[in-house]
Amino acid sequence: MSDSAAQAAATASASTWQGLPAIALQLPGGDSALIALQGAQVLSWVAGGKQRLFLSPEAAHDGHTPIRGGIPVCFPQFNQRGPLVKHGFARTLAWSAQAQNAKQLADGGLELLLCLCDSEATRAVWPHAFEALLSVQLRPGALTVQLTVRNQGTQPLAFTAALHSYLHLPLAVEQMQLQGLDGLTFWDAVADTHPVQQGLLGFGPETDSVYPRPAQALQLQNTTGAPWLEIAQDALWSETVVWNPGPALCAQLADMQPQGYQQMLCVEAAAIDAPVVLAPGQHWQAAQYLRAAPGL
Ligand code: TA6
Repeated sequence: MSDSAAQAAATASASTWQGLPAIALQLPGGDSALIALQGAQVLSWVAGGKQRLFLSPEAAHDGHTPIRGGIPVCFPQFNQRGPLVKHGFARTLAWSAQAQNAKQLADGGLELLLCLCDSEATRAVWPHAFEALLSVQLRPGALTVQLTVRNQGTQPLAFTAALHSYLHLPLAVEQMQLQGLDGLTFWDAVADTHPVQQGLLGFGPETDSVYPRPAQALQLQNTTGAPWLEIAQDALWSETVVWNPGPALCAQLADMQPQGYQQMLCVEAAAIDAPVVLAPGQHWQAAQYLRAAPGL
């Protein structure tokens, strides 16, 4: 980095993705992020000159259908664990944010806050007054995404949630592995069994597994151990979900290319096995932390 680049300020500016409103974050060293207002969904994160998030070229962009890729925010329901639409309504609604309100962080980073409050539409399906805030923090080589949920009503509310991060893989998924889950008993949702993870997690056919949050950060690496990304999450994200559709399910997903499953792995910070219950006025806050290794 040149001296002038090092002294330049990080910037946030209004942008678009496929015609949808978005906000672009740019650090002087070259790292960047793009966040769609729909769903407060981080769609792109470039660190060390390499794209670290997967975004399907076939992703919907009609402004209300879930966008396949990036970091969808699943709230107030994970998957089909309740009466709401799959993964909740937060990923289909427009959040509010202003690029000019992005905050320069003391360590050279940049923070964007996005907000979703209850509306007539949300109260019609989920009768609660709430405020959800997503903080997206871009730092050199690192991205932090933090969800805060506040109960603004007079009754307790309960929710499940996840940051459904689609990580871009530099090699085919069969050549990648996840380190850090060894010894954990997990729910294999494909086989509907509860085995114990033995060593590194590799990929082939569909993977859809719910692990208890590991104590240490996970490392996504290639099969010879060269690191690509480190993934950590706060303790209030009590589970980690690992998902790759594999070839058969991928072929059925209209918004994925047939081979798209090879380029992605979802490693999700989730609070799903026990719903989070908030008394009136209470809030809940937890982050997922992604750190880029130089590359493969
Ligand atoms: O988090 C894994 C999962 O719940 C899978 O079961 C799979 O359905 C995936 O999310 C994607 O869901 P979506 O509704 O975005 O197609």
